[in-house]
Amino acid sequence: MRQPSMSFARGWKGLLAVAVVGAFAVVACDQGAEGDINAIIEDRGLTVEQAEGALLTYVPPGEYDPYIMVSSGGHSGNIHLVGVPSMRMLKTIPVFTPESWSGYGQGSDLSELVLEEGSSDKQARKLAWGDTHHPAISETAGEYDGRWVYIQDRANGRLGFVELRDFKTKQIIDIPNAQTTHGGAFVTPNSEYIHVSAMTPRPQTEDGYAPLEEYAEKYRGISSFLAINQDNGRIDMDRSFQLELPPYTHDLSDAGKLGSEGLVFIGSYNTEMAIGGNLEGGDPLEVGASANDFDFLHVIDWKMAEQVIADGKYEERNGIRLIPLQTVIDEGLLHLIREPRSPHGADVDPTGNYVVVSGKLDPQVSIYDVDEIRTAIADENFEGTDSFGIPILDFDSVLAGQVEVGLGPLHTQFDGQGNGFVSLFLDSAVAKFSLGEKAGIEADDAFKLIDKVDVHYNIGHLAATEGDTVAADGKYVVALNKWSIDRFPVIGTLKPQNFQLIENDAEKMRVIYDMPVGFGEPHYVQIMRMDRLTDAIETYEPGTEPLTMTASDVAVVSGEERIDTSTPGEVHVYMSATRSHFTPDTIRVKQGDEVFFHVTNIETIPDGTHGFAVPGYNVQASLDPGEVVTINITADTPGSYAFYCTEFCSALHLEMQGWLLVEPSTAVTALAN
Ligand code: K7E
Ligand code: CUA
Repeated sequence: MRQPSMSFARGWKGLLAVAVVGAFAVVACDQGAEGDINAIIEDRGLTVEQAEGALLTYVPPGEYDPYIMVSSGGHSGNIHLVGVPSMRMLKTIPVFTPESWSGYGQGSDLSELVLEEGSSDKQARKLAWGDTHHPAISETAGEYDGRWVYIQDRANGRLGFVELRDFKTKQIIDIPNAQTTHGGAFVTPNSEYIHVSAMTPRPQTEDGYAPLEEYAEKYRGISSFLAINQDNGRIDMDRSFQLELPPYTHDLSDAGKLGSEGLVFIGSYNTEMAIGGNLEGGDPLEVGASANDFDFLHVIDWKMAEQVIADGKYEERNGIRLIPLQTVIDEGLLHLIREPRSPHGADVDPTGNYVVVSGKLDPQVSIYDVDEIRTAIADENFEGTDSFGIPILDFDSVLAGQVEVGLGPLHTQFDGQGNGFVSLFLDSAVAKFSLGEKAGIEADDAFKLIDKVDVHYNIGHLAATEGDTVAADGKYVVALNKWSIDRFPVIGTLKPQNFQLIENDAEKMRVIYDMPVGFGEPHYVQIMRMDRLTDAIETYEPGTEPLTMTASDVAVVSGEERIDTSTPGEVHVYMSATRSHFTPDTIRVKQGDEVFFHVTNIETIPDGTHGFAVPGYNVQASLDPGEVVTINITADTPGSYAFYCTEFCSALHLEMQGWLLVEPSTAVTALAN
């Protein structure tokens, strides 16, 4: 793998285009190519900056990007993988929404099972979509370890788990007692827990209903610490726990690391507890929710909470151990800090010594000092309590600094050299600012605005390379822009969003690439070094069931294919798929039979994927090399169905087809006549 060279493009600024082209030729080209490159640049009318941008983002055919971006898909319900800096789309991983390329939720029992599992607890119906906001890559010692990814469902209060061996969704948890999610998902530094808090408070009543007049009494926020099984990455509900929070709207959160390990920080808004009712004589919700000058950053001590659980001071509520609000307060698990109006992001820097929050209606970022937070808690240096009796830490003593950065600051990321990058929604810009001495910045340079770059347009989150970890390197920043306005051709009324790649290495930040995002509304991404993906596989061991990654007991090897009709009313087809046939390729059943296709892809080479699709029966499975899939249909509609392989797998792919013959039952035929 070769990384695009950073150094030789730098320092060209101010040179004449001709001289720059000379530099291309000297460094990169064979004798004789110089003229061609000149011609290309001239021909395409590129500026020096643009030609540099092209070189910085170019990954030659056959080479890999040095970084992989794990992107939420917003209400596409999926995760998307993108290479950085080429910004080439690598793949979509379906999580909460069925997807037919990979066959997820399209008839194969395992993917149906995963989707079903996530619709099982508090949901009244089987859910067919989700709204993914914040992906979280697992960490070891505060660094991405490339093993697992988690992502929450903003809409339905769930969490999805993707294993980074085969990059498939293996578990969906329906988080008890929370209707929605937002704060998180973020892992603790050694992936002990994944933290997710509910966004909107939910009535803690049996049926989840309470009149809005009882908002303050009955509605509660929920902070969930979902325990990660260290062997397989799955959520272990028996070891998980929740804290009940006041009925504020809980926003972004982050887990402490190094200096702040053991703490979790959650921003909140609507601490006014406004309930809307604009046609009933009330203020619109956003007016009521913006009345106060401050909302509250929540500081939770999860190591102490573990102790409270161990001491048995919890109740079981809907299958999880929950610490009720009064116990949370009595045990000192939660403290509040004032934060500027309508806060959004809460981000811990790579040293773990600072927490940065920004309020959308305040032009500055506020940076809190974690040592001072701990001291204020220990000394009970409170400026009061909220209406529930939760102590509020003395603002001035925990504030390290504030930096005026511009309008509408949302989210912050870090470069590992003591600087932060903050997205400015209203300014459509990214600002770079310095942290303080505890992040290695000289006192004279601390808490200053350093640089600003325009983005296009309405940026939400941003992400820096390795930016959520102790190993943040700040090489690139990606701006996740909600609107693209004029950046792409008019291709209809629903416009792509715009990922903009920002080079941070140069003396001035600059946008070097626009990537149209036509697959959803990504909220957040994480960008990890590609070389951390050490577990990824290209083929399964022959006969593997992907959900458990173990040998399937319905797998077949070549020569053992068979049709089993020994159970009346059931037909079990033990089928193999290889280039370029299914065996058996003719299956005769009676109308009304339950048919189980147990299909094994007996290929052993990478890329040897086959599909298995049955017209009219809503079946489309993807069978990767070595994979076993079971598809279950009720053959309720008679007909001759030409099932086929959906992947163009071989020269005789079109011939990779067979017949499912569903013979009309005489009784049914007679009825129809
Ligand atoms: Cu700002 Cu859900 Cu992280 Cu959207 S959130 S942008
Ligand atoms: Cu197998 Cu096409």
